[in-house]
Amino acid sequence: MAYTYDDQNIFAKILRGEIPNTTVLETDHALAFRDINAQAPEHVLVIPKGPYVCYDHFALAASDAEIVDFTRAIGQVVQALGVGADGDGYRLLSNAGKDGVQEVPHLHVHIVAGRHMGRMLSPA
Ligand code: DGP
Repeated sequence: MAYTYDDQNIFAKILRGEIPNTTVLETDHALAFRDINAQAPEHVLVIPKGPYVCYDHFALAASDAEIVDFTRAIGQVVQALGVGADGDGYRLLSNAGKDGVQEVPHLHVHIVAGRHMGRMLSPA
């Protein structure tokens, strides 16, 4: 399975500094910023800096250093938002491809929090 990365996607432009963002955290291999179309009081996207289309691409092709850094960045964002551990919780999700309804073809995980999320999936 070949993954084709489009470097004109909006998150690639954010990483290049061509489009502004509200940064929550930046690490060596990851950037976390607020979603422009927040679905909850807290809605942060965490992306790797490398050119990965979706989660499986990243999981299969990224270096150990990138995977560790990205995973830790997610933990640090959850902690910074105050929703992990003894907090009220959050939802972590990553859409992929057509059926996953992925709009931006650069891996991102959504961290959404600050309200009750309801059931995980609603009918299509
Ligand atoms: P997804 O369906 O998982 O690919 O969601 C893409 C998300 O990206 C969506 O919640 C809106 C957000 N988004 C799209 N364009 C921008 C942008 O230019 N800036 C920011 N901060 N978020 C964006």
